Amino acid sequence: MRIAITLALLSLAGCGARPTGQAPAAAAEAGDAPRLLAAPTTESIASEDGPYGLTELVTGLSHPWSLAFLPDGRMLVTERPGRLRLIADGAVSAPLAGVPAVYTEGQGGLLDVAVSPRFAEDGWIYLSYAEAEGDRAGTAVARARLDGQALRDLTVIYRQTPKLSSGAHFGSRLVFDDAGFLFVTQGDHNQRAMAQDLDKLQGKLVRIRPDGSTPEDNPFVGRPYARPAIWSYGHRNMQGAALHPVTRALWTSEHGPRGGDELNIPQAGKNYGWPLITYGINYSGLPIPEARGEAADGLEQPQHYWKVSPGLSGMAFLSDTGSPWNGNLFLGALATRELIRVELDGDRVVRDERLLGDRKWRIRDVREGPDRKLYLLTDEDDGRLLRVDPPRTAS
Ligand SMILES: [Ca+2]
Repeated sequence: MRIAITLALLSLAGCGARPTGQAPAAAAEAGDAPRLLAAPTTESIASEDGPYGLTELVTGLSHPWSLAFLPDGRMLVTERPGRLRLIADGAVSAPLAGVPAVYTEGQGGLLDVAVSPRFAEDGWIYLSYAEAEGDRAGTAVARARLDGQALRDLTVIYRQTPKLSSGAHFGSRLVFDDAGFLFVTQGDHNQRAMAQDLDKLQGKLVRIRPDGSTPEDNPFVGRPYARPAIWSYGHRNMQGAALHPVTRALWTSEHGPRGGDELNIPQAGKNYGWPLITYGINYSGLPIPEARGEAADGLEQPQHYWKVSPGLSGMAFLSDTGSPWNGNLFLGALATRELIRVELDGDRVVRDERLLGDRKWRIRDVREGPDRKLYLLTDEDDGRLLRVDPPRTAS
């Protein structure tokens, strides 16, 4: 498998781009097709820990939202307007057939993609997206089997009801933990108070089985008027999530209002405070109406917060013992348009360094590849896939 991954990534790095000439009709509606750059060059950029490499791999993606690696090294990329593509063998595929219909107002669309931890046996991939009902929408999760250039056996395994979003705050990231449970991060649909209502799914982190059923040990199973899928609550809009490489705990990033973006390590049954406590204010400059302050009894403090909102999105930890960045957390910032490198001491945030700020890219997703390099997506009409090669430890 190691050889296959290496080969796939080598071809990704640009040995002979092939035009996607065999694209079916759907691609014509997609505007300019994404292009894998034929001969990408790696730029060397200074950081506090030495030079790192930046390579632009693909351009022309329409608001790419998420990427995931298959065990053989091929990459899946979502585009928010509702397309899923494969990147492999030196080419970007036409949109795969069989993707669910998505609601594309505001922040809606096709969001995360995750590969089953048992993909070799079950072939499932998982998608989160905004699903319409009338003129409103909610976060939904479907799984399907990847069959060549198409999805088959598409099944919706989870959906937020009622649907209350007219385009705001869907989340959503999908992360499997080591026990095989699927965590789905969500947003509050800009219906702030509902993040505190246990009979609503808005503003909640949920934990389900891969088939969508509810684990019996979820914290609110059996409690009257509570949705049993809920793991934790009081969240505003979580657009990043990743397992810590050592503790294997789930970490989430949370997009605050004006100020107060957070990192959390959500524990079963705990209340993370939104909108009762926050380090932010409304975009209007006025306080959040429900907020009592920055802290209150019974409400969890964030693991870390940023007083000035970077606009946190996707995140990944780096596991590369040959790099001074080993164990660091990387977060895409949409508002401040940079890559944030966070140094940790255990679970405590020590400091951060801002990278790529001069590029002015809205960084939507950050992932660690099987080659221990970082892959980034930029949220633009002409969105990019980029690779960051971490600096090497001096020997
Ligand atoms: Ca909070």
